[in-house]
Amino acid sequence: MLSRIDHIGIACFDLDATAELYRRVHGFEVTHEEVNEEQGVREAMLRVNGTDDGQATYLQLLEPVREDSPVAAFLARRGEGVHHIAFGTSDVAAAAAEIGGAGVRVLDESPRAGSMGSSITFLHPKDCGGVLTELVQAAGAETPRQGGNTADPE
Ligand code: MC0
Repeated sequence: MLSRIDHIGIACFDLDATAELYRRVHGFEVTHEEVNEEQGVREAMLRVNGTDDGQATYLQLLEPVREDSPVAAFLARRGEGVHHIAFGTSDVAAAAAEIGGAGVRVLDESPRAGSMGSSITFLHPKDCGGVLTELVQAAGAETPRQGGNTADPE
């Protein structure tokens, strides 16, 4: 059901300076930028591989745009660093229902808007070994990759 790593979210105080660091040190370019008002973040996507076809993996840099946002709280408590890991799925609602049915707290009643037109939901870090976990259904059709960690439905 979770077939790939969609992105790793990294909290930072200064998006432009952090993007420049990832360009200079790692060689990754910003391939997309947007503000997600609902989540209270300005974000930059740095594509690590592939194309924007719903199968690529990204680093996602997150800068809070307001103090009462989850990323602002995280930065105040823990400082900069890895904020969450996001797994790709072809059906975020079904994945959330299955995982929620196993007793893991799903943090959204229904999927919300995520980066690049995706649908997302979060799982509580305390139920995921201390890791805030996001489920992502990329915009458009997404077919699980061969060799992904998915049971073959055949
Ligand atoms: C908090 N905790 C974390 C954490 N945030 N642990 C690991 N990773 C994180 N990112 C831990 C705290 O250290 C604390 O543990 C406990 O969870 C409660 O934290 P809190 O500071 O009291 O905060 P809460 O409980 O009010 O909220 C935490 C929670 C919240 C994860 C439920 O941040 C949330 O709903 N997050 C989901 C939405 C989100 O993060 N949006 C921003 C990214 P201790 O042991 O110290 O008590 S938006 C995004 O990423 C988008 C746009 C996209 O991908 O497309």
